[in-house]
Amino acid sequence: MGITEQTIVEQFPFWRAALVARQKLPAAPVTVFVGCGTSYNLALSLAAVANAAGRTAIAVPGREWVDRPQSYWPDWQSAHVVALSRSGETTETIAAAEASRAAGAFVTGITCAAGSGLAAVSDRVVFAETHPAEGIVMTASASLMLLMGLQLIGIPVDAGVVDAAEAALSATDAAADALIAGRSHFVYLGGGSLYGVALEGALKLLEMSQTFAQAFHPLEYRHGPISLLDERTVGVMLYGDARPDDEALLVGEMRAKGARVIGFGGPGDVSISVPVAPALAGLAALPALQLLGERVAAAKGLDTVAPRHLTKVVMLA
Ligand code: F1P
Repeated sequence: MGITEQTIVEQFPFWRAALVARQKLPAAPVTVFVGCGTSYNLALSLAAVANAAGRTAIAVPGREWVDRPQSYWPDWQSAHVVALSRSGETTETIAAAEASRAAGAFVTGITCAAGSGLAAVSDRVVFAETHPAEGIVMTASASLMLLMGLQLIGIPVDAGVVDAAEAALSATDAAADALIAGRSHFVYLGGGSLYGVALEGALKLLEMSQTFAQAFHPLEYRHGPISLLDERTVGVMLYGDARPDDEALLVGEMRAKGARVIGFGGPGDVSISVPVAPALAGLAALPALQLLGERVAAAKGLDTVAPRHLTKVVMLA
């Protein structure tokens, strides 16, 4: 087993250690989740969960929030900002936290690096230790920051969720090689809080295996992107609680057109059970999506420890 895979399959003890009561989001007219790359995908998922839980929230990429916050929220100075960064050293995320604080906003930093630059510029820090072998590709840390963000919003995460994620990972591991054999185009579908997780699944696969991957809201897929679907496509459907029947119909159509589909929480060529509350479905599926990236990379003989053109942190001069 390679080092990246080790960080994926060995992440659950770190989850269990993170199942502690978190401080809650303070009252604010809007909560803005900011981050870059994987951390932005997590921000998107968390904003959707927060809205569904009755908060008002948006997600914005770090540099966008620095350069044009008014494009995202007119009264942006009134925001509570939650900045996510595994390393705590991403230039754009630190700049977003600093600019927000300078404008009078309260800033919460979510990170896996307690003594980082982000921690230094945040009003308070939410921290969890990640797998020590984690390298460039964010695996355990991504799950942990999603978990911490959910707890911050007030969504309880218990040991049953960890067990469900571990079981989904094992079931995906058993099915992955047959699912991906001969396939070179990957499409991830998820709505609401699952859209950010779909984006993250696609980013993981793209980073690890240099393979074309896209993500869409499920029913958006018919509006153009489906034209790329053929017998080289793998579909990953993250079933939501709002319209699972419509999503199953779409999966049926994708299969009829030549795609092989893995369904998380619903039907497909492979069906993976996700027996958790809707707000936790993305967290429970995330390790399985990380493993899919690893399996595609392995099938192409690629080393996921040193992915092409990537560095662990993007620090700009
Ligand atoms: C964010 C990030 C990663 C990406 C790459 C560069 O890092 O964009 O998501 O995979 O390695 O950095 P961070 O701010 O969460 O540390």
